[in-house]
Amino acid sequence: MKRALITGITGQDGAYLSQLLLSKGYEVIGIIRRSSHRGVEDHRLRWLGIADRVTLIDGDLADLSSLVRVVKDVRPDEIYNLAAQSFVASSWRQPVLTGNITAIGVTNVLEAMRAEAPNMRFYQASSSEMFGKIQEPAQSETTPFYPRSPYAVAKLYGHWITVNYRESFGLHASSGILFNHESPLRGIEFVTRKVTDSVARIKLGLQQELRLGNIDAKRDWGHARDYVEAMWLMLQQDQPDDYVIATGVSTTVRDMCRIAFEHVGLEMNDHVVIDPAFYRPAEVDVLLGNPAKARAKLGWAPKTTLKEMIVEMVEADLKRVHASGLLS
Ligand code: NAP
Ligand code: F7E
Repeated sequence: MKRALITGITGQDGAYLSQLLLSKGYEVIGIIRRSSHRGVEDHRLRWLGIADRVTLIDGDLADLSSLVRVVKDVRPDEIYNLAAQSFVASSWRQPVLTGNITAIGVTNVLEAMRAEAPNMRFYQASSSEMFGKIQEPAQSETTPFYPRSPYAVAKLYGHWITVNYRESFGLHASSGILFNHESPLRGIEFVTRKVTDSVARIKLGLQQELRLGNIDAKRDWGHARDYVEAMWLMLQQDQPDDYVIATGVSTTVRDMCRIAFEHVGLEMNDHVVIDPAFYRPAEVDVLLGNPAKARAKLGWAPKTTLKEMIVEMVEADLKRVHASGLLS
């Protein structure tokens, strides 16, 4: 039985990746950081019905000693480094923490691996945000980077330190440059989930308006369930490498929002209010990925369209709001 160690197991991707690896017969162990709110951290794993099938061990990306201890104890075959301060907007408000976790945290994991088990395989969660102010209309593995936020700068460090450890020490370390991917398990602060949660509340009469920032921004959105498959495929290759994972379709926030409102028979213009509080100090206006390399070398392709995903998210939020007991 193969053993996988996942940092960020309590996040969106950690939950879907755990589900995938369990279905493939892996033993799954995740790192969980200490919190005073015991019992709620694993809500995504519980939502997928797999909380009792994974093992959680405490550790923190900022604490090298904890990572060394976990890697030594667990001795995984594969390490997936998904942990990060992942919300772009917060990265301007907490730039030092973002650098410590999202950038230096990657070196901590790599150092733990290099010291304890250099033959393990390593996956780094890199991001399309690294392309930022885009240098080519469709971004591939060879497109130059131009980060536009402290988050993107930190991810760029994480990406290059992964490449550097591969080239310096011969580690099987791969970097997935993933474009935006969403699901019913997406954090509520990200725009798709903010929209689908609000659409559910508006439909059920609990809310009237939805306040958004720049709805002209364009993103290449896919489903997290599809994207974790690409992570796993990267670690099954003989040679480590870097891959863009995307759908190749870019859509405005406005159109994504319209899909969500139309699904419940509402008109978005009756409810959406533009609020400059949600504008960013520097915006990434448009992203569009070119996943040709992943298709050719990994045999990977996305399975879910944006519309299918948004409908799934709205339906899940309608159920959640009903279940919350807020309705009279
Ligand atoms: P997410 O839902 O925000 O999950 C982040 C995870 O990191 C959580 O489990 C969180 O734990 C953990 N974490 C944060 N700080 C930590 C620390 N100091 N020590 C240990 N764990 C820590 O993110 P996601 O959407 O699943 O994304 C997974 C990874 O892919 C992230 O690195 C993200 O930056 C990257 N990425 C995401 C996308 C996307 O569109 N989703 C695209 C490209 C790249 P808590 O539960 O305790 O907060
Ligand atoms: O914003 C605009 C916002 O926060 C998308 C992370 O997973 O993907 C994610 O980063 C767009 C931006 O995601 C609101 O200005 C408008 O242009 O959902 P988001 P993100 O910043 O693209 C990348 C690939 C990652 O790696 C990150 O970890 O939507 N937008 N109005 C808004 N965004 C938010 N959050 N809230 C609004 O009200």
